[in-house]
Amino acid sequence: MKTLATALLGAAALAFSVAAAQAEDWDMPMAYADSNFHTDNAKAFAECVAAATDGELTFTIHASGSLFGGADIKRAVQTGQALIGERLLSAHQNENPIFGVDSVPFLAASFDDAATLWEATRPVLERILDEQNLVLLYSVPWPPQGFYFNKPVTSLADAQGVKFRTYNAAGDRMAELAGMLPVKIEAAELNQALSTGVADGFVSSGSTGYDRKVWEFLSHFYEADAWLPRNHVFANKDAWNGLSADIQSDVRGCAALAEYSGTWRAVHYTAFTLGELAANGMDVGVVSPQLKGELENIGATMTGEWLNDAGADGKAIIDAYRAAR
Ligand code: PCA
Repeated sequence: MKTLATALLGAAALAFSVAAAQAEDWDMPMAYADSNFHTDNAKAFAECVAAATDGELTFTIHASGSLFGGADIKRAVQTGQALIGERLLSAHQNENPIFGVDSVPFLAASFDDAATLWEATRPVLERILDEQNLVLLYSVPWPPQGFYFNKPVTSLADAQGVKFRTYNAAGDRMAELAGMLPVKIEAAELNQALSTGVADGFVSSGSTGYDRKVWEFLSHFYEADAWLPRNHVFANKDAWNGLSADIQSDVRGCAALAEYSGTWRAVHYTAFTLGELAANGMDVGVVSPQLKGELENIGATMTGEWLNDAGADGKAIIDAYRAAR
């Protein structure tokens, strides 16, 4: 009898230790403010996964570039230094032009068009990321991109020589074609760049202007609706393949939910943050017709350049996008 009880106890302990050994916590580096809607959305995603898996898989979020700076997050997840992370892939357009499809100026400049472009892009991007040891989980757009300055700017002539902070190759190229001086800086370092005069203008959404309280440095925000770049959440493929099919399916379900809810958060955050910029004293309004025309000319040049660089994959995405629009 005693032997049986000991054996049963031993088996129970073994079962418990197997379950305990399976529980995993993955660091999740993110580049943007702790209060940003992408970060908030990822917190809800992590809660969803923890609940769905009964705590067998949890994510620990590190916001504001605190674990890895934005530029290092993709590599960290590829190499397994972190097993899940979020990154604005258009910042890696130099690796593959497809990463920049969401930032071709005026190609998809509304939430609806951005969603259509994303549907056309997703299968191609999943394949490219898979080849880089990454599994795409979900993607959420930023609000439409506009321009911040420390003076009124109604035409490109007014912007000549402005030191212009950007976050990706499209921003650099646009600034260059516009006669400005681009300087690439992560959002987490934006305030330092503005306060030290490294930059006196930048491209972004109302969201980042609000998150970073840029009214302390700049006076004007011009809504240009130039593009809606996306953040993408992806996992390390080896770690992903080590998860059970049940857990993978839980994560997929939570990811679909996060993509949906994150997209709506972006829509609502747009009006809210533009209102906050104005409430804090900034001059907020749409770009002048002249500036809009000048920017659209630059956009047409850049669309041609991008299509040229992006080859067959790029053409397939754009054809699918235009057919679905
Ligand atoms: N905010 C991020 C990317 C796009 C946006 O709206 C930034 O400025 O870095």
